[in-house]
Formats: sequence, structure tokens, C-alpha cells
Amino acid sequence: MSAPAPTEHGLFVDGKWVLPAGTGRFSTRNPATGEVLGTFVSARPADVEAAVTAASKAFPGWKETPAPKRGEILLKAAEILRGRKESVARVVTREMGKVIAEGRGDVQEAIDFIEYMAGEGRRLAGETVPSELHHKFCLTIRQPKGVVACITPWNFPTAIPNWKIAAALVCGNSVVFKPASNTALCAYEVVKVYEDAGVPPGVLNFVTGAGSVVGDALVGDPRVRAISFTGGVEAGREVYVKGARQLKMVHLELGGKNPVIVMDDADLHLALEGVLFGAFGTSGQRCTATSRVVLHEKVYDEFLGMLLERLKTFRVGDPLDPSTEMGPVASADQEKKVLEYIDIGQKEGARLRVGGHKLTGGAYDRGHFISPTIFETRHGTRISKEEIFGPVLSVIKVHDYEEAVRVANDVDYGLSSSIYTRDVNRAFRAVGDLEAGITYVNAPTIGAEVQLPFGGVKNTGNGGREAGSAAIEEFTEIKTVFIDFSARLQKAQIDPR
Ligand code: UN1
Repeated sequence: MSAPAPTEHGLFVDGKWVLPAGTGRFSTRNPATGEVLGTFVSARPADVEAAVTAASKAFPGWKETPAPKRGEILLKAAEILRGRKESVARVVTREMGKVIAEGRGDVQEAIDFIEYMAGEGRRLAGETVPSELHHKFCLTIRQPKGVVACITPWNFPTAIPNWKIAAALVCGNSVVFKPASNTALCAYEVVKVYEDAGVPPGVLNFVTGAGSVVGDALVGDPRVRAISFTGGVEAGREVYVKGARQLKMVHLELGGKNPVIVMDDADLHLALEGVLFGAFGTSGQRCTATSRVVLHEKVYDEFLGMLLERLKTFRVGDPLDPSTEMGPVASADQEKKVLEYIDIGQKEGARLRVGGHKLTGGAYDRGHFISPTIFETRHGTRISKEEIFGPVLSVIKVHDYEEAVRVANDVDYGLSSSIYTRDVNRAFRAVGDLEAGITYVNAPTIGAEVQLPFGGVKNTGNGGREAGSAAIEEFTEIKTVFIDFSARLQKAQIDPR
């Protein structure tokens, strides 16, 4: 039986799906099987320009739409996505490779956030403060920024686009959405939800293609007033620099090298489950993934032994099979990069304890499967400091809490962090001491909830946060308003006190 031809998906511009003639096409593939899933347009700069024009035209009407009404459309989108949860989760798993429970989690995170943002339609609060003068009101209101670009990665192909799109929309912005190419089908599903929920034409536009062409054209278009980007550090830096030339607001969410500190008084069984989930969940391809265990010397041998023992029965395979614990990595490029890092680790003298190779034979041969990998290494090696974005965990021995914190902090990133300890004083100290945007106590580095701000310090970003209340900061301008009803000229700072 031959497979059905993959469906061709267009760009979504001004409320219409368009397949521009004369442009190239690209396809997405299942990283577990190699199956082609969909074909998409490699948009040209002119196509991006058309999308920005549509968004510019639609902006005034959307801005004038009462925010609670915008929220209602979002609520509808959340309902629609909930109805499609299983089918979209399967698209996530087939296109990106995370196991089906995590595929469902990805979609659930999207639903949660859209719902949360729908409620913002009835808040979007400013502040009212006293004036130093008589008969004068001082207040702030929140206004949309205008046309915003949402540029998103492949590792959370429904959640992260929605973190951006739902927040941007409820705040009254119009959006041009550019997803990672290898999860374009997931992105298409996201756009369909908003189309079906009744977002007016031009308010949400969708362009696909290479970052170097499509992303570049978007970032360079002077009509795009803000850019929200999640991805790698190098691409993020380019977006930041290019956006800066036009003084755009650029929001960056970049890498991580997230540590779990396991202290000598930790519940080791709890820590074991947390480290495994943090390191090998989503095949280690989360910005929040646990890529280092900073392990107290007193429990070093015992905990490492437990990790190695548990990995003997760890099931890597078909991500659609509910009993599978880890699927493939997301693409041939990822596979190459992760294997290169494994090679680097071995060359720099780290001790490979388990894994360290591509899985082959049978169904493995069709996909990009890498065995869960653990290195023992001293702090300072490249594998202990650089983001790998794959199922590779570095275990580092430390002498005491102070050294653990020093090691945990001595990297260029600062997204997530964690400590396992039963000592409440130490736990609270760690909350203050760990240089990261997120700290967990007795829980893994992954699993952030949407109603809280998400983001990090150092090279993880440029200071902003998304999700939670921070999402409103990201997508609005504050207007400060003075209303003088004294019917005379009053002079702040100058009138007699
Ligand atoms: C990411 O990897 O960029 O906290 C996002 C988590 C998820 C989101 C991760 N809720 O792991």
C-alpha cells in the first residue's frame, strides 16, 4: 500500500490560505519513521511583506475591538483546541518525536495558556495613583504595540506559539507568525484553531520558510514593532542586533544548561525520578532540560548507581506507543549535533557511563534515535557547560553546598535550576543563590506552569519574561495619562506646595 500524498499547506495572509506560485516548497518528516507529513511554502520576502501589510491593515480594527471581546475569541480557540487535543497531540508526536503523553502535555499547555489569556481580556489593568495637584487624575492604560512577529522553535510546537500568539492577540496586537520549519504542520494546526475561532482576517498571519529569508524579512520590516523569539543563542543574537537597529522591542527566550543539585540529605528516589524526567523527557530537547546533575560526594556512588541501574530498563522507541519513555531526537540535524557533543565529551576525557551512540537495527534504522547518555565529568568541560539539547546528562561531583552552587552558576545560561534536599534552610538559601529565572525545590528543572512568568538570566535571554503576568508586559505599551479637571493651568513641581 502506498502512503497518501502529503497535504500541501499554504501561507495564511489576510484571512486566506494562499499558495504563491513560483516559490519553493519544503516538507516535514516524522523523526521516528522518516514519513513525509506535509509540504509547505518557502515564502519569499515579498510574501512576508504581504503578510505584514495584512497585519498592518487589520491592526486598527483589532485594537478597537473591546479587550473582553478579544478574550471571548480566545476562549473559543481554547475550546476548539480542547476538542482537537488528541489529534493535535498525535501531530506533535509524529512531527517532533516527543512521546505521546508529552505531546498531549504540549497541547494542554497551549490550552491552559489560551484560557488564562482569555481572562486577561477582562483585566489588562493599568494603575491609578494620586496627583501632587488638585483635581487631577493620574493613571496608566495598556495599549497594543501594533504588528508583532512571533518566531517559534520546534521543541514545543503548539505550546510556545500559543504563549506568544494568545498573549499578543488579547493585548490587541496583530500577528505575523513564523514557526520552525521542521514542525510546520503543528504550526498549521495552531493557526487553524484561531481561524476557526473567528479571529478577523489579517489579525493573525502565518508565513513559513527559512529563518534566513522569512525571519530576516520579518525582523527587518519597519512596520513590525516587536519581535518575540524563542530559539538558539546565535539566531537570537542576530534577531536582537537587527531589531535594535530599528529600536524594536525584541523579546528573546534562548538556551539553558540547567542543573539539578542533589544534596547528601536528599530523598534519592524522588531525585532519581526527577532527574530522569528532566534529562530524558522530550529527549532532552527542552530549554529547561536537566543537563547537569551536581552531586554531593557522600551520595555520589549510590545515586549514580541508581541512575545507571534504572537506565537498563529505560524504553526508547516509537513515541506513539504509550509505554515508550523516550522517542527520537527531532531531526537529522539534531542527531548530528548530539552525536558530535558525545564525541567531544569522550575526547575531553569525560567518562561515558551509558549510551553514547545512535540506536540501530529494526525500526530504529528509520529514525533518529540516540540512547540515553550519561557522562561523569569534572566541571569545566564543554559538555558540562554548553547546551547540547539532547539526551545527554553530565554528572559532576561536588564537596559541599557552596561548591554545588558555584558549579551550578558557572555557565553562560540561567533558565531553570533545581535542588533536592530535605533541609528547609538550605532549600530557601538555594532559591536565593541559584542564578536562574526559575528554581525548583525537590522537583525537576522542567514543568513550568503557564500562569507564572517564564524566562531566564545571562545568555538565556535579554531580561524579559513571557507567560504569566509578564506576557502582558511583553505585548503592551504603557500609556501614562494625566487628566486635569481644575480648569486652570497647574504646574507640577513648580506651583507653591
Ligand atoms: C522550553 O523548553 O522552551 O517548563 C519550554 C517546561 C515546559 C516549557 C518548556 N512547560 O519544561
